[in-house]
Amino acid sequence: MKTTLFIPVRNEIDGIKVIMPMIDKDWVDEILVVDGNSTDGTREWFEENGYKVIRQQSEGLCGAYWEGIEAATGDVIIPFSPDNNSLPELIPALIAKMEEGYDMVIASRYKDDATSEDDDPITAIGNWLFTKTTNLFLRRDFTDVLVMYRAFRKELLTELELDIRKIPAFEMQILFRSVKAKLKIIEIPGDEPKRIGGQRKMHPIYNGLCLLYVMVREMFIWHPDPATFARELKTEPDPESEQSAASYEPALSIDSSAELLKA
Ligand SMILES: Nc1nc2c(ncn2[C@@H]2O[C@H](COP(=O)(O)OP(=O)(O)OP(=O)(O)O)[C@@H](O)[C@H]2O)c(=O)[nH]1
Ligand SMILES: [Mg+2]
Repeated sequence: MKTTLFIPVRNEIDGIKVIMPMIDKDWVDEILVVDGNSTDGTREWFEENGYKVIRQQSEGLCGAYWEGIEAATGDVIIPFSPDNNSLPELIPALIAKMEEGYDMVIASRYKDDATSEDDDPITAIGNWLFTKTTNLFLRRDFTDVLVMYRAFRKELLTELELDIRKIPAFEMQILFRSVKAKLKIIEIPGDEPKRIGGQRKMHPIYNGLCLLYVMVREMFIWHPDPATFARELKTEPDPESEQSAASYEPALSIDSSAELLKA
């Protein structure tokens, strides 16, 4: 199993100088940086220190995701935020879980004793609300559906026919479709320390609206291709996997929503 640590970055010079030396290059097979036209020396720092850097051509974080993941040579992708929001020491733990056969391992900021020191009141409420709503619709008990820090099989991009390329909702779409396809997902606790330097690029209200749109869309569209997911769709619930999607039954299906609309 080959692993790619994928680092989207834009103007994070203070964070990368502290965080990158904490990553042992031997933990992964590849470290791939996608730089979104940084103007503070971030790209130059990565290049001078021997990292593979792609200069982003598309717009926004979601664009960086697609450019990075498509260029990655790993079978497993780990998006990593080098602004101190992702704990470097969790990288081996994420990989170890993937090696147990999971399709996606999420570093939850709210599982067990984990905490986010980076949340403000708006992001705390937003994370809580989206996680609760997602659980309601998917009938699951995830603790963190939005965190970017996770590991997943690269092939999920094609198997799940992911198609959100322009708006920041990658995590929402991959989660909904993975659950629908009854893939094996697990969360491990992972603190989110405060960002170091730089500025937040994420716009909570815009992101919230994008997430809402994608969540509603994903409730009603897309069903797993039985040919691609034959084994998973037949599998009985796996008691070892707390988030095994084998018991997935949507709270709302196309049929039930059509009934609701008619009523
Ligand atoms: N290549 C690229 N990286 C980006 C872009 N926008 C944000 N990033 C980086 O992606 C990582 C995560 O950023 P975001 O999820 O937007 O969050 P943030 O700006 O750190 O905001 P908070 O974590 O909520 O404070 C950081 O390393 C950012 O520098 C972009 O347009 N292109
Ligand atoms: Mg951040």
